Amino acid sequence: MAKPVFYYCPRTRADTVMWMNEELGGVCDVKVVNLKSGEHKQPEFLKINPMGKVPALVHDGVNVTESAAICAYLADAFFDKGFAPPLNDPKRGAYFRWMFYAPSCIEPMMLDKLGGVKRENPMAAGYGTEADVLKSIDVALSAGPYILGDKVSAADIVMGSLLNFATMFGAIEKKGKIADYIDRMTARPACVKMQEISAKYASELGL
Ligand SMILES: N[C@@H](CCC(=O)N[C@@H](CS)C(=O)NCC(=O)O)C(=O)O
Repeated sequence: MAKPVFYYCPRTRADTVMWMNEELGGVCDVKVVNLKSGEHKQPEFLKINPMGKVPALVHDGVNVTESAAICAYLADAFFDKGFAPPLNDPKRGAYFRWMFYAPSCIEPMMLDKLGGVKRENPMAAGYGTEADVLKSIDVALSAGPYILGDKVSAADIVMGSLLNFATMFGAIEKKGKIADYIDRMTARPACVKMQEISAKYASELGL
């Protein structure tokens, strides 16, 4: 199997995928996309991601975008590394549920909160209310120590990375179960390595 090519810029959501890549032992070829110089809006990159955003992945001629989708894709492509439950495992439900919950509910709630956006109608807002999101995160983390119980999975990389950002930016308070989970996840060697890589590229690019 050819190596996936991972289009990366430090200090962005691409760090989530870099973390996933490190968990898998560095399975991707990394191509740095310089957001500062606008490389991500050049025709060549727009063919890969018409959004002109990182992260993106190209593997066997297939383009994959969206951080959570890339993490899920890599976990399946390198299934032997144990970051996705097998097809017939009932844990697959919780795995996808929380993998998608992070970008479709936690992130919009976080961005609305940080941007001071008030949703008048929680029935129409996909995430409901901030309180609904916090209750759901509590449910997601209740199996512990990881989302699927004893075994870490790609859903934890997505959730751990987003919760870390959300608490760093003050959208979610870092306390209780959430604080324990973030500390457990960010202490993983792959996360520490990702932070080093991100810092190194950020300094090279002057970001
Ligand atoms: N939903 C996307 C969001 C990706 C995204 O917004 N990336 C930002 C960096 S964090 C980006 O590339 N921004 C550059 C731009 O929009 O010009 C994902 O999760 O991958």
